Amino acid sequence: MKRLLLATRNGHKTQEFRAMLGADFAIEDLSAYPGNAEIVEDGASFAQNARLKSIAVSRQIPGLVLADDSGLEVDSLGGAPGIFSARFAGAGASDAQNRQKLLEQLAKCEGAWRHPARFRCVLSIASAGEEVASFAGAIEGEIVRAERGQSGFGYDPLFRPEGLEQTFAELSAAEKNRISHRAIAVAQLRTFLAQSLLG
Ligand code: ITT
Repeated sequence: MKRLLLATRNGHKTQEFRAMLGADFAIEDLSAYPGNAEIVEDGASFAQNARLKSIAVSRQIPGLVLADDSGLEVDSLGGAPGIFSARFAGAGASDAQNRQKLLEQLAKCEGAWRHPARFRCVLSIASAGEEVASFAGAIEGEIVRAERGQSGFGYDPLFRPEGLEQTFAELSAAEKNRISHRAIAVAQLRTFLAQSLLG
């Protein structure tokens, strides 16, 4: 089975990638490399940050390296938290603290509760310090008034995808992994890997 290293320390992402690609790839993440230095994500876009992560890790570890940079854009906050989604409530903030900050910010908005939003995901695949390909996915939806659901991670309890009644956290993992921003990018990645010699 082919090996794929995820340049992530977010175990929730790893779980989702294993569920989506696990039959074809042996997937490990940076928890297998505890000594590796933290990567500074100082890019100006999801694509730049994904590339920073895949290139930095692939310089240190041989083989194919896949990085995921993702986040939530809320229109009424001018696209925030965007690339700062993981640290919206400050460096080292928990998912719960980030969700609370989001609800606090939205509570300050005037008018009726209507907050269109989208999740974005950019995947970057690299080998030996060179980016080989990059893929993007997005899913539109809206932010609900209060958290609903227990599954998933991050902002899932606050995000209701367009066309569904449930939040991402009220869907099963399999249902989320069929429609998510990450799933859309992974579908392109899968095609690329199957067609290229890398696969
Ligand atoms: P790595 O950089 O180590 O991969 P990270 O969690 O810091 O882990 P990002 O910089 O890409 O990753 O930040 C992504 C954040 O966006 C994540 O921590 C969540 O808060 C949010 N996010 C991304 N995808 C999500 C999803 O599917 N469901 C809920 N929240 C998500």
